[in-house]
Amino acid sequence: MPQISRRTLLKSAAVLGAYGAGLAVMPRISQALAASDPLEIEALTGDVVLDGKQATRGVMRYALNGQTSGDPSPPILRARRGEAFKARLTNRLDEPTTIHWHGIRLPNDQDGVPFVTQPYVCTGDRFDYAFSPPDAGTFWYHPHCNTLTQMGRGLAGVLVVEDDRDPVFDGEVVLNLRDFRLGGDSQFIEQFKPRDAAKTGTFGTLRTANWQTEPRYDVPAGGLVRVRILAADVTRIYNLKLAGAEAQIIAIDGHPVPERMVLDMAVISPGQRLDLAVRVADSEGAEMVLEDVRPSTAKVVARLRAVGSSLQRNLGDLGPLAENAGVDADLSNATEIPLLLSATAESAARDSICGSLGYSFWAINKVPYPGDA
Ligand SMILES: [Cu+2]
Repeated sequence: MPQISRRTLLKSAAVLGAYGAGLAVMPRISQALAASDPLEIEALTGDVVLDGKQATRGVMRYALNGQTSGDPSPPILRARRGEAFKARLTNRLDEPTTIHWHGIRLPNDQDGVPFVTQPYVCTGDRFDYAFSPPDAGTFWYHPHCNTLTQMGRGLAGVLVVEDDRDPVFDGEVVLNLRDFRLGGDSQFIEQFKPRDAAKTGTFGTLRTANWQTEPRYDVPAGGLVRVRILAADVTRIYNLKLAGAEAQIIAIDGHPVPERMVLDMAVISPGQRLDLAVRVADSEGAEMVLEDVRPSTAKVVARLRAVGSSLQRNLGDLGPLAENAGVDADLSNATEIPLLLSATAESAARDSICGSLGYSFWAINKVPYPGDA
C-alpha cells in the first residue's frame, strides 16, 4: 500500500468537497440559518482534571456557545422532533475534524463523514450542520476523523431529541459513559495496543460517567425519572444493573421498545444507548446504584439519591413513548449479501494511516478491514 501523507489526504478532501458537499450544501444551509441562530460548537484541546489528581493534557472537548469554563464534559445537545436543528462547528483542534450525528436520519450531506459526505473541517474552519430529526430519542454526536483517537481523547456527546407527546417524567439524568486511558502521571498513554486490538480491544484505565468518577445525582423521591445512557467508550461493553430501585427499559438505541422490559441486566456495547424509566425509592436519602457487573467485580457507574417527600408515582402510570416512524423498505427485489465476520491472520503490520496501528485484525467476507478497528 503506498504511503499517503496527511497533506495528500487534505488535498484530496478539498477536491472531493467541491464535488461532494460544498456546492450542494451551502445554499440550503444559509436559507435555514435565516430562521434562527445555530448552536455554536467548538472542538478544542485543553487540560482537564479527569482522575482527581492532576490535569490531563491534550483532552479534546466540545464547548457550547463559547462556554469554555465550568463542566468540561461534552454538552448535552437538545433538538425537537421535526424541527430544524442547526449547529455550527468551529474546529480549534490542531487536526481536521467533523461531527457525525449517530443514529439520526438526515440528509446525507449532513452526516459528517469526510471524503464521503463533506470535506474535512480543517483547523480554524467552520461547518454549518442543519437537519430536522424525524425520530425522538437518545442519540449522540462524535467526529469521523481520526475517530478512535479523537473519541478516546473526549469527543463524544449526547444528543437528545425531544417529543411533546412523550410522557412527562419527574426528572431526567443523562449519563455519558466512557473510560480514559491514562498513566500514573494522569497523562494519556498509548491508546491502542495491537495485542489488545486483536482480542477484546484496548481498555481505558479510568472509568467515568459524564467525565466524573461515580457521580451522584439527586432525583425526586418516589418519582419517575428517565435515565438516558450512552456507551461512548470505544472498547468497553457494559453490563448494567440498577440496585435499589425498580426500572424498566423503555428505549434502545434511540427507539422505543415495543414492550417495556423490567431491567435485570442490560448489555450495551460501544455506541449503544439505553433509556430507562426508574421509579425512585420513597425514603429521602435512599441511594440507587447503577453498576457494571461483569466481567469481574461490580463497578459503580453512577448513583441516584432520593430527595424530598415521596411523589408516590407508579411505573404503571407511565404512558408509552411516542412512536418513531418505521422505514418503508421494499425488500421484494432485495439482493442478498452474506456477511461473514472473522479474524484475519496477517503476520506483519502494513503502513499505518490516519492514526491506525498498521495492522488488520478483522475481516468482512474474508477481506481484511484496513486498520485496527
Ligand atoms: Cu457513530
